[in-house]
Amino acid sequence: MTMSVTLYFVGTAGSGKTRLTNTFQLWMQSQGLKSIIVNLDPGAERLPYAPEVDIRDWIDIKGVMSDYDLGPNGAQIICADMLALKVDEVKSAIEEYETDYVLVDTPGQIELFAYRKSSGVVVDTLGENAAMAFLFDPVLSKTPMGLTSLSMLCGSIQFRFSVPFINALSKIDLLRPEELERILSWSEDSDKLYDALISQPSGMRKEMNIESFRVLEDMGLYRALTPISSETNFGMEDLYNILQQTFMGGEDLDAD
Ligand SMILES: Nc1nc2c(ncn2[C@@H]2O[C@H](COP(=O)(O)OP(=O)(O)OP(=O)(O)O)[C@@H](O)[C@H]2O)c(=O)[nH]1
Ligand SMILES: [Mg+2]
Repeated sequence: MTMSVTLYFVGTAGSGKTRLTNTFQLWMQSQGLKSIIVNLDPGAERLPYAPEVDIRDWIDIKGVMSDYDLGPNGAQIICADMLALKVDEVKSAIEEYETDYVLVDTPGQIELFAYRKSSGVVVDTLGENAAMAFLFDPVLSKTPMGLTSLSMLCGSIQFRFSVPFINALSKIDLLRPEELERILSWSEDSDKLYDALISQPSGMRKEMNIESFRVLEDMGLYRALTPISSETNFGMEDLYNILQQTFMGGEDLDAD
């Protein structure tokens, strides 16, 4: 068996991680590709998929809330830190499956996964062939300032994980065609985003955005976005092809 690829879906709260995890698995199934889903969100209440491996089997957020007398946000932080203690169990549970792809849904609030020490332990432990798909929320990406800020957030997460990143624009069915075209053109051509930033009214925030933009460009964190939609299935094949190019030099896996 080829060594499996682990794809983490990350992004701001509500950016579409959970639904994309489900949609991408269904698309893979339709192509005869083997994948499993790992839910790493202990706070997930309803999931559209039945995960093969589920962190809720080891971490009980309601129990943490009552044991530590915490509200949901405080409990989420404790749960995020507990991830590292359970990672060997999660790994063993994954290894029970013979699969080519491990799709990982991550907690709602991105800072819990991206900035806590335990997630580094998780990514290091769960497998060598790992990548992250960072979902750009379409509403936040509509303005030059919003797109620059999200790109900075994405860039700061890339510092923490030395794995390949796929920057995806999610829920594109919610954008008007001209909005989609504009966001993609900003992401593909840095001069266009720069022009849009400098045409904003002047002020402190404009200066900061231009500086942020330059940092992104200088550090190679400025990237074209891959448009996707879990509503229409748009972009699933592109996502797959990017993974293939990243790990297999573009060759297709044996689909059986
Ligand atoms: N129209 C449309 N809605 C979507 C799409 N993807 C997700 N949604 C909706 O957006 C909302 C949030 O989606 P989720 O998949 O739960 O997002 P998430 O990032 O997992 O959210 P949290 O885990 O709560 O942070 C849900 O109502 C989804 O049905 C999409 O491609 N198109
Ligand atoms: Mg979710």
